[in-house]
Amino acid sequence: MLSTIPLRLLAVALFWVIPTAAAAEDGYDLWLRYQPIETPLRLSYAQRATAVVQDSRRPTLQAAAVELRRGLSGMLGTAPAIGLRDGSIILGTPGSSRLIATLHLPLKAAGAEGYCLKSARVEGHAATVIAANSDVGVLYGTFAYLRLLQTRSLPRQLDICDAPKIAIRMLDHWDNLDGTIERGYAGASLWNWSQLPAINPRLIDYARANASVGINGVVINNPNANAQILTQAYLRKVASIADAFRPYGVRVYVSARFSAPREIGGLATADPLDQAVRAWWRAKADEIYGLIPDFGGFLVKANSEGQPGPQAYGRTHADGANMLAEVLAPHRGIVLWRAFVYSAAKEDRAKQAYDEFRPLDGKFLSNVIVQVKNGPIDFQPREPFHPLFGRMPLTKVAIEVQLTREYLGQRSGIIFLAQMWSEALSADTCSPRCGTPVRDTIRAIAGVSNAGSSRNWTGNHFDQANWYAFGRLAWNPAQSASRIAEEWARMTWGNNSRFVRPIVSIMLSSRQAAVDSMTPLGLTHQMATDHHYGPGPWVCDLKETSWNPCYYSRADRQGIGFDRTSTGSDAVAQYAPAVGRCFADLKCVPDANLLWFHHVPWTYRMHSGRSLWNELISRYDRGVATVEANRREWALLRRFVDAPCHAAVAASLDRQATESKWWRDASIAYWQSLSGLPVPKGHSAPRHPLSWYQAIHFDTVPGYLAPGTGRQLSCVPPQGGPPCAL
Ligand code: GCW
Repeated sequence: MLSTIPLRLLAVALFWVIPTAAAAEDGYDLWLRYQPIETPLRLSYAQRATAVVQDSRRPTLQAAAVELRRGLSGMLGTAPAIGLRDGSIILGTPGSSRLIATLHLPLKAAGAEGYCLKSARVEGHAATVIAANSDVGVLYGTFAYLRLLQTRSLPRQLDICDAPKIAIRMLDHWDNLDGTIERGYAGASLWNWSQLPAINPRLIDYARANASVGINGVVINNPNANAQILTQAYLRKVASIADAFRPYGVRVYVSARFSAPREIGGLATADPLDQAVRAWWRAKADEIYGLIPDFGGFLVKANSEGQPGPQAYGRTHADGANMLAEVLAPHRGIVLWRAFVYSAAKEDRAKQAYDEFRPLDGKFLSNVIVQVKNGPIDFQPREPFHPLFGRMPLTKVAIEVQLTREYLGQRSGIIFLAQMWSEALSADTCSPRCGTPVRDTIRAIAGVSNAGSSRNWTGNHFDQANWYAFGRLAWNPAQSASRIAEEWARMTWGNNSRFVRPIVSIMLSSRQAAVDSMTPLGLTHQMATDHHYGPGPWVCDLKETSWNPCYYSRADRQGIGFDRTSTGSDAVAQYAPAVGRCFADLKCVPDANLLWFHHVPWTYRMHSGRSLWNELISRYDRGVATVEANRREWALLRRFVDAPCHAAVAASLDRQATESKWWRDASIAYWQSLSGLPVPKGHSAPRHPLSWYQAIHFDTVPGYLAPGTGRQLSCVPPQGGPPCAL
């Protein structure tokens, strides 16, 4: 058959196929696809990557060499040889490699986990060296080298040293022991407890993916923790995960339930100052380290949303955290103690974590890290940075962000989160002085994972970008979101600029579009109850006041917004004076945070000259228009993407477009019912009356299926309403 096709035609066909359409792609390989490089660049790179030199049997160095071979074979089309010659790549540390030791490289800049990539003459041969002070540094350097090839940016002469800016870079899984994932939108848990300790090869690929972006820790289970994870039977399984991850530099941590001594230890109390309780935890720590010598430590959610904690015994968060820190310290383990606390009794939820934790500054042991969400409420599309950053100078602090898009459309469409995280990381705390961004005040960074059992890991293909971006920002929190987006697009989809450019621009517009179409101008927490999918600004009857969207909007006939200035809750006073002063001042506060800090009349005059009412509606429309534009743009990119993958993303963008209109219309209909104002000229009225939107009812949605309740998905949309096919 082939012989009947004129050769000339075949050549033309191949010309179009190779550089444009990706090979059949199901997303499993993430950004580590290592697709063939186009000629002539392939030939030029191949000359500089003829062989791999790595003789050590140490597992991490072997993993690095295997990855390098895999990457080079895929991209260059031939497997590299072994041994020194022109074009060799030499991997190792001065301790593992005689050749590297003789080069006397200045590896100081690589620090404990970084690497240097250098072109060098080695025993008369032109070679490339991937060198580091530690084995994991070599592994990170290998991925960095491969990234240069993947993004077609390998310089002729290599001379790069890089090291992570934040020491602890971890993913937090909200995985339950029954296989469900709280706020998970990508299938079931990665950990198959009935199969463990047998290791599914998927877990190795998970560790590789994390190592490729420098993630060096994973919390295995939900901070709404089940104490069973601390039983011997589960710990053995956790140990097998730790064994599998170890070569990739990924340490394992566990969420510990504070009441475990009572629940699985047979004690009558979990009081952190009780000697028997302390002894129980000490023995537990010893048992864990017997199984997992490099166990990372415990993550704890205490006295928060019904989780047990030291306050039940009249003790403080510091008493609780220090008790655990003491038993972990001899093993060099750490405690990540979450500052996500609020209670019904008090008024402004945004103030509560600061009020509880700031007085404890200086009271935590040195192996405790207080883990603070990026904003003061809860992973909203936009929040100002959390006031605890920079304000606990005597305490180690971690920032926690959410990769899984609980409040940001969950599984729908494209929302690239790097800008949101950069915004928080680069916010100026003015503590101790102005010019001190959040990123300079933290010791660790944690991201709530969005990976699950879905073949493509994250369910939605573009959510892989959020995993990638998290790792890259954790490595260097000053890196620009656009550079990260471009890297990801090139590594994942290919380097054709006619494709990369529009993809990056879709990604970069997506987060602001989400803010605009859901909660513009500093509005927050307007999502439907419990599952947080879709709009629910009218909800006002939940018994926990601060779960009500109306609590956050404070909207009435006259105006909208939460007064957090001195005439209101005075949350502004929790920031350094220079920051708080600006937030409190209507002339200084950015539009983006206006309604977070101020209650203003609907007629309030914005910087744009428009009334708040008109501005609000313009923002919703801007959001909807951007989502629409992104959907159209994606449709034009069909020929660059494998068909099933293109179709899946297109369907997801369709849904996002429907949802953004739903958000826009439902929100405007509700605000209108309060303000009584007409929709300004040039903007359309909501398609349905408010009652239509209020009748939309999702009983449960993925990520919010209460384990063991047997509740099935149900959805009651009016005709033409938002999609039920979640
Ligand atoms: O964002 C909220 C989520 C809860 C979560 C909690 C937390 C793990 O709605 O599902 O529980 O935050 O961060 O502890």
